[in-house]
Amino acid sequence: MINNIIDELEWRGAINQQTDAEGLRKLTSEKSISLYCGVDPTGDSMHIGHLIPFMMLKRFQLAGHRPVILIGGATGTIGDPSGRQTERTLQTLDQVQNNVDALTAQMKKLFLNEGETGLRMVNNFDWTHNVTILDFLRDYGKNFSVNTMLAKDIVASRLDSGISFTEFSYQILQSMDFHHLFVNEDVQLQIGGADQWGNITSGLDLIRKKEGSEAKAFGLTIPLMLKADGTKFGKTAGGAIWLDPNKTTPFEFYQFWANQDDRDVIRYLKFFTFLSKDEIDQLEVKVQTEPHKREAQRVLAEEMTKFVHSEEALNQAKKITEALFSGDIKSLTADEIEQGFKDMPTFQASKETKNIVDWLVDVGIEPSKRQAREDIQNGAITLNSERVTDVNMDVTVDNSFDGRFIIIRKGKKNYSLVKLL
Ligand code: 383
Repeated sequence: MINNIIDELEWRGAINQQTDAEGLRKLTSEKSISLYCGVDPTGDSMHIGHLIPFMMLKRFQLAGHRPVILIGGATGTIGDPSGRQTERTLQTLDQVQNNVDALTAQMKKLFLNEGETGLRMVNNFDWTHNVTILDFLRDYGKNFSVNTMLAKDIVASRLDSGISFTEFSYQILQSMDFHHLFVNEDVQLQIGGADQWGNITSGLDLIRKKEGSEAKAFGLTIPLMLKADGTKFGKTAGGAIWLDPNKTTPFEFYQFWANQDDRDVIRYLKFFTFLSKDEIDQLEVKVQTEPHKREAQRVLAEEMTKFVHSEEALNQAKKITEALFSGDIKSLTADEIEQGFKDMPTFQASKETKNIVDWLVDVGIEPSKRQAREDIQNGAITLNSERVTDVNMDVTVDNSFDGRFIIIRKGKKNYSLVKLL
């Protein structure tokens, strides 16, 4: 049985560094604290890498603490230099605002379930935008030593390639947030990924300088997620795994988790799901005794798809997976076809009725009529899972899913998606 939230995070392998491990364990077991984590609106969707610290916030909430999600409407206009070797291009203020709206909606969907009031959301634009340049230099700048700022990893690693004054100052902005939340919202802890250590400790310094050395504030970072095979976590050939279903469909999202390596899956279950130690321990045994069943991967994929998308999206993803596995796709809806065949070779055709041989050639699936006839006669062509046997058959709109798609399979596995225009 795990009692304290810090013990739980430790068991989950979710702690990288802490500023005062004993102090924080004591504080969190004595009382309910407020804590925060921030995200910058540098894009219009989060990816699964972003999810990690916010799942941790949720764990604090489940343990009775009070999380605050910060959206960086101010910091997002600058951009954090952490982990980057080159200067960012500034976004327009409109872009930033658009992204603030998109991320706010995403956060609400993920973490503010109906009837739940435990989570607060704030935007640092609110307390940053009217700080004048003189206030900035007098009230904040004076508390920062350029020498210390230069020594932070993030800045030090940019001294060769160069860093603008703007990005150099980013750590001050994030420190102002921590200080603001400490004073006004009773926030005593900031968490973030390992890349945030410099920014978090710089905020703690500011709090101590302004509020006195006995001010009780803490920092905690979460390790960078690594894969057992050494490749980067969360990236596939198609790019990042986004939380926005228009960028990464729930089916692709499901597949991403279902395809994880046996060596990684238990670590991911600990990091990303709310399953208990007992449940995860049982799955760990299954990975060892019957790895071919891939039960841990299935549970991970189910938990994640349900959490990020919905139960309905999960059922769809499973239905598509099953249909692709069995080869029987007739039961799928047009939307499901679109998700399941997103990465397959795609062709276009008009809605006009046409002989199958001519149609296959015109669409571009067959190189010649002779080849098309031969493939049909050999039984190598299926149209929406039904074998085509008659070279004289007509392809009509009635053969399509909802007037939108026709799926052709050539041989055993070569699927093509034909979009009707
Ligand atoms: C801004 C103002 C604050 C506190 C935090 C911020 C954002 C922070 C940052 N975070 C990353 C981002 O926004 O840049 N300076 O893309 C990522 N985070 C989280 C986590 C992570 C970090 O949103 O490690 C991955 O997702 O901390 O890279 O007052």
